[in-house]
Amino acid sequence: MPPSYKLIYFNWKGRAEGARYIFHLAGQEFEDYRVTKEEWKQLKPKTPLGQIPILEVDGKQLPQSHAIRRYLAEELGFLGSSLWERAQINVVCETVKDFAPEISQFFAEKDETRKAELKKAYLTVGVYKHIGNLEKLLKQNNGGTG
Ligand SMILES: N[C@@H](CCC(=O)N[C@@H](CS)C(=O)NCC(=O)O)C(=O)O
Repeated sequence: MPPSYKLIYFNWKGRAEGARYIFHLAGQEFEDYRVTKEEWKQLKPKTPLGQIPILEVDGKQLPQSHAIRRYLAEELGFLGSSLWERAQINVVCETVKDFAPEISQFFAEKDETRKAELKKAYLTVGVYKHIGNLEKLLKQNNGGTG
C-alpha cells in the first residue's frame, strides 16, 4: 500500500508548489493542507524547524522544501536511472533554486516603494537570466527528452 502523504504549507505557491507539481505529475494522491496565519502560530512550535513546507509521510515529518522535492522525485520515479542522469536533474534543480534569492529580496522588503522597484527590476531583467539558463539546459538535453 502506498504511504499517505500530507503536504503542509500556506495558501500560496511559494516553496510548496514544486512538490505539488510532482504529486500531480505522478498522479499520486496527497492532502494539500493549507495553513492559515492564525493556525500557523499554534503549529509552528510543534514543527521540526519552525518553518513550512513540511511533508508528512505516514505521519513522519520531513521539513525543507528541497529535501521534500528530492524525496518525492525519488519516491515517485523522477530522479533518473543513473548517477549521470541524477546529476543532470540536480543541475536543473540548482538552476531553479537560483531564482529564490532575488524573489526573497523583494518579498521581504518592508518599504513599499523599494519593494516595487526590486520587483520591477526582477520581472524585467533578473528573471530572464534564470529563464535563459533553463532554456540552455533544455537545448543541451534535446528539449528535455534526454
Ligand atoms: N529552507 C526552508 C525555508 C522555509 C521557509 O522560509 N518557510 C517560510 C514560508 S516560505 C516560513 O515557514 N515562514 C513562517 C515562519 O518562519 O514562521 C525551505 O526551503 O523549506
